[in-house]
Amino acid sequence: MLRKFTLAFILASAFAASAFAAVRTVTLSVPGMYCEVCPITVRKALEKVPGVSKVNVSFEKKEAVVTFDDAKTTIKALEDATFEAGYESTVNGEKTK
Ligand SMILES: [Cu+2]
Repeated sequence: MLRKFTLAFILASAFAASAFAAVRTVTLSVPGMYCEVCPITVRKALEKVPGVSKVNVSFEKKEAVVTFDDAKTTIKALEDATFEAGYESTVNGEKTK
């Protein structure tokens, strides 16, 4: 019985480690932000995407820095989320829309 628990613990730890390894941070360029409220809209849209853990939007830089679990979401999903909120966004200048 004890051995079973130990094995379960080791497996859980392994999963946690692999989930951690999949966390990525990307910078999205969001050129369409034109006022102080835009970054809030963009941040809220990105925070709704499953797997997103941290969002920092800079109006001055016209950028959104997003930390996400790439096992749960994709860069395309992040771009789609801002697009649906009314803002096109791109990573590394690459346009997917
Ligand atoms: Cu605005």
